[in-house]
Amino acid sequence: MNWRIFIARNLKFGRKLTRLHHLNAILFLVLTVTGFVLFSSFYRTTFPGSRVLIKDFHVWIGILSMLPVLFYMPKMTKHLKTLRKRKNHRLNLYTVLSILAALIISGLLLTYHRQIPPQLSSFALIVHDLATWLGVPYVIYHSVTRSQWFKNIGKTRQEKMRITPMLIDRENPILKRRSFLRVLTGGVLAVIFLPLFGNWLKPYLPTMAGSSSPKTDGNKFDPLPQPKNPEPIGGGRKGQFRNYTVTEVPTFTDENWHFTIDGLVKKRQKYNWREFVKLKRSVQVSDFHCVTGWSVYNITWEGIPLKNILQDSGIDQRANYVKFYSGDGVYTDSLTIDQAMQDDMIVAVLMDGELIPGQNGGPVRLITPKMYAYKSVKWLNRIELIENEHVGFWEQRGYEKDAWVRS
Ligand SMILES: Nc1nc2c(c(=O)[nH]1)N[C@H]1C(S)=C(S)[C@@H](COP(=O)(O)O)O[C@H]1N2
Ligand SMILES: [Mo]
Repeated sequence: MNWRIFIARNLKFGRKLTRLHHLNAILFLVLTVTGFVLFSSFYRTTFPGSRVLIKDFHVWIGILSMLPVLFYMPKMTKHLKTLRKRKNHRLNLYTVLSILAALIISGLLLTYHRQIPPQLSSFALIVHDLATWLGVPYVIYHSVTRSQWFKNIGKTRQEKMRITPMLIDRENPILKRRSFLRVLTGGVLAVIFLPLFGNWLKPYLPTMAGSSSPKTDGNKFDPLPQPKNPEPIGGGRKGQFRNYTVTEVPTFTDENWHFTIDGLVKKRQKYNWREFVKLKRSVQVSDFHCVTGWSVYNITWEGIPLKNILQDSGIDQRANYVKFYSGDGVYTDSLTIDQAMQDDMIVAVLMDGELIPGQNGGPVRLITPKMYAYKSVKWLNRIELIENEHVGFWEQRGYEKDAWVRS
């Protein structure tokens, strides 16, 4: 790559386009890498502390990436004229521009997701993912098959050919070899990206949507709490969870599971599973919003209202906050007493009439419908009343303390 073209002035039209093209390629590469890090569950577990920094970086580079597109726009008509006879180049241009437009618009919506309705941000997230799953392999294919290396494969042969011309021109071995390599490149990319894409797509396929409770649930609980209603009163949830964890998914059994309420309470409580499922439950239907943009609607939760748990243990005068512990041993979060006393804060045991799957934080998780789900501690097994503020797992790493869902 010729770096001087980034600073040179008075370039010819072609060089100007090359400059924009290179700039675009660099930004796309950085966005792909940071986007992958944000998406991957491996990095969520390994480097949770850099998430917010990487997200901000991704957003800023994303905004910068609008510049080459904007500079290109006025040049487009002239460029198209030069491509009059090159149908494939035109097709490539339209493909790339559509992918970029989809990524930029959905990316902007996701950046401002707190100002838009959750339905729109869920949609933007799906578009952003889809454009990535199609766009990244396309761009890699494009970079390989248009690279100097790829062109040279032909050239060296061509030079040899000039010395010993082939008799049958149509059977040109260079073209054969290149189209073979093109198919090979496409094949390798398909082998790499199809499984990843399939994994992403699976929950959205209608045939699988109903039976989305995972087959491999390490949790074993007996007796099973019976739902109040045979059918979920919300009619069954709509939308897909993305399962997040910052540890391995922990597993529990009715033998080793306990639930504790302690700290600044009048009477400390410790339940085993048998005792816990006898506590009086209530049912509610609510939506579930993740701060990364996705939502699940109309989930029927059955569980013990947090308010009842707190009142039954008796809140000490000195208590100002409620701290929630996950059975994964790492994740925690907290609410003020006032927030915790809200009616729809619930310690959930059943989701749509079934035991909460281990992936979704079962057997017991906190549900905070009016707040982002990072407050919704999975594998909840301890509630502690405390005097001083406790900063939760993600809030310590840059998430906003104010988790209220607006709009
Ligand atoms: N123990 C624990 N609880 C957690 C998390 C986590 O990583 N560990 N992630 C939170 C976040 S950010 C979200 S969006 C939801 C995701 O819930 P799900 O995995 O059931 O989709 O769980 C919340 N509770
Ligand atoms: Mo989240």
